[in-house]
Amino acid sequence: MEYYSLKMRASQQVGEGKQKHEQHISGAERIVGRDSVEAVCTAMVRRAMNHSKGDPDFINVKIEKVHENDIRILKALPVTRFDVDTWQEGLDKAFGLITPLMGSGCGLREKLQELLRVTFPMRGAMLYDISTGERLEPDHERGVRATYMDALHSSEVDGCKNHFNEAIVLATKVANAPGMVAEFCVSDDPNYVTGYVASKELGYVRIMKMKEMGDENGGRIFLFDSRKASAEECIEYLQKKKVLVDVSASHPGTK
Ligand code: PML
Ligand code: MG
Repeated sequence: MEYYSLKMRASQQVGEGKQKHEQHISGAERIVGRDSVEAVCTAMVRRAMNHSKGDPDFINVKIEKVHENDIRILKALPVTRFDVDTWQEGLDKAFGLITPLMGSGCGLREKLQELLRVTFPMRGAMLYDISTGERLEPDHERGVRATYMDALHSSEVDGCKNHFNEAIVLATKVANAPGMVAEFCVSDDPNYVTGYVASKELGYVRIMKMKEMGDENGGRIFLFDSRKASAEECIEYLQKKKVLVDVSASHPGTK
């Protein structure tokens, strides 16, 4: 079977004069069989052209052939779901699950809270070394981005974003990265308050409320342990390794 990677990003020019810059509107990526390339490409363009953030001035679609032998197949992390009454309770739950994985010591919760705030303006994720307390992203403003991934056998040609489907694929790829300890995610979509924590041990734990509705502040932290792998190896995997995730047994959860 021949595979192709498709990536789309759309942006808009905002500001005047020296303040003028490109603002991200929408992005998507897939890895699909040859037969689906054209239809998926059309759906991506449709998604870019109909985004609530506005009309794009610029759409970039990149299509690359991917060799089957270079693709790693992973089983999706098992999903559990936590309903909470308030976002404060949700954050509390998330911090409670993650801090024991960061080692012992006091102030870990405050540290995580502070790191999360730092991720708000970043496009990518923070790569935080739990062994040294250092940030390992080559570019702190941009962060690192996990890319080249999709659900296995996903023949679906869908122009709409599905947060859960995209996040379970990303979280599964990330959890399998060399040296990865856990991931912490709060959505940056102002209309989406669900977030998650994930690791090979925890699985994918959806927490249904992690911020106030309307809040566009969100971010991702990849907690990494440099005693287990090198940062270069981890970043190379996150940004280059092609991964298809078997989500056939995954369900957003009912409990
Ligand atoms: C995002 O796409 O903005 C992140 C989504 C995180 C939660 C997904 C879910 O489990 O519903
Ligand atoms: Mg962000």
